[in-house]
Amino acid sequence: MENLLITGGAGFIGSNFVHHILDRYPDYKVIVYDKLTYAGNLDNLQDVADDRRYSFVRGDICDMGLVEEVVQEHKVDGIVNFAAETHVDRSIVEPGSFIQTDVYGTHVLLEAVRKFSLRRMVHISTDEVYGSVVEGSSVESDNLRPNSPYSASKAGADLMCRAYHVTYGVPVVITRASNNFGAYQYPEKVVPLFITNALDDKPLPLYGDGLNVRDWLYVLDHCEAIDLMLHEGQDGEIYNVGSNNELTNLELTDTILELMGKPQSLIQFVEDRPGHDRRYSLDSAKIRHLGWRPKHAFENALEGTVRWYTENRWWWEKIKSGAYDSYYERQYGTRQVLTGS
Ligand code: NAD
Ligand code: TDX
Repeated sequence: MENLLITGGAGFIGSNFVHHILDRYPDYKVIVYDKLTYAGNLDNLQDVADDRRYSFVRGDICDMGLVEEVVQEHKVDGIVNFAAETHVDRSIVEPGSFIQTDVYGTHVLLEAVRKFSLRRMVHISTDEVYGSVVEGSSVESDNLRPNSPYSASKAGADLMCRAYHVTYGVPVVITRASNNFGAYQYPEKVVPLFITNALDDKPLPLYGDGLNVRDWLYVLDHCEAIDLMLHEGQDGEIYNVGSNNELTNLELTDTILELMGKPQSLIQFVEDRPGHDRRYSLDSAKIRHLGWRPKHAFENALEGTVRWYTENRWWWEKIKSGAYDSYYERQYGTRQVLTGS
């Protein structure tokens, strides 16, 4: 791959991946294609803005004409698709844009891969497509049982990738990762929300009983896995990417507060998320057989993440004081407080 189209590259994982690729592959060119929704942010890419190997196009993955134009103009030979609506709570309030971007948009990219015979597309999916897993761990061949409009849209995209591979032989690889954390994550997701709230001594709203379980994966470990899939994944295959680091939300919150030297009294139990999946758990043996494993120890990576948000108020303060806060207030301002301070 020489000319890589990175869709959604101005978001959290996408921008980390752009940095990863430019650091690792001196001969690659990256073209970030991003609609710049509320979650897309060119601040995430400001330190590569002057790199001659990087270019940026503002565009929607649902815009087939523009996608085709960019693929031709930049002689794109591979696509990594991060572009999506990604926040479960928003999908409960407004599912339409999730269906549009996550399903229809993925189909547009698959069409471009087919039409221009690109060498590879990596589609970034999620553990949420398997639905809640009470016992054991999901393997790639498990049935999909998505429970939120977000995860149902992601499952729709995965199935479209499968259909394009089986029907047209499109060379697409799917990764299904667990919850990521790290720098540049929009502060609506639990880790950056809780760190930035704690920095300002604001309450941390823990949903329900706080015992829902997530498997926490450091974003740079995910980027390594995507890199491996781009170069050594098998066409038409799906690869789980988990870190075997399952924590209840309460354990995660306690760890964050402890690392920050902040009191437990900041925890505020609030009304649960409707349809809240109890647990996700991935069996990642398939990608581990290809040599991938997480390199970062969880506590060190979380400590580094706390440090990043502590040192980069310029990045998140403007987000939280702008569109995000008014959206949050509008949708969740009335979320009922159950206990706590
Ligand atoms: P994010 O919300 O931070 O970024 C999404 C990016 O996509 C933004 O830059 C946004 O502007 C862009 N975008 C949205 N709609 C678009 C459209 N129609 N056309 C072009 N660009 C558009 O998301 P993230 O957390 O970085 O997630 C990236 C991908 O990884 C998503 O597909 C998500 O489902 C998947 N994923 C995320 C996690 C996680 O924990 N964050 C875990 C597993 C999988
Ligand atoms: O304020 C909060 N309080 C709380 O208790 C928020 C925002 C979340 N939570 C809980 C809900 C979840 O059990 O924390 C857990 C993590 O929540 P999110 O950060 O919203 O992530 P999640 O819903 O698990 O989905 C994330 O991981 C998988 C990403 O947003 C998805 O894009 C990805 O596919």
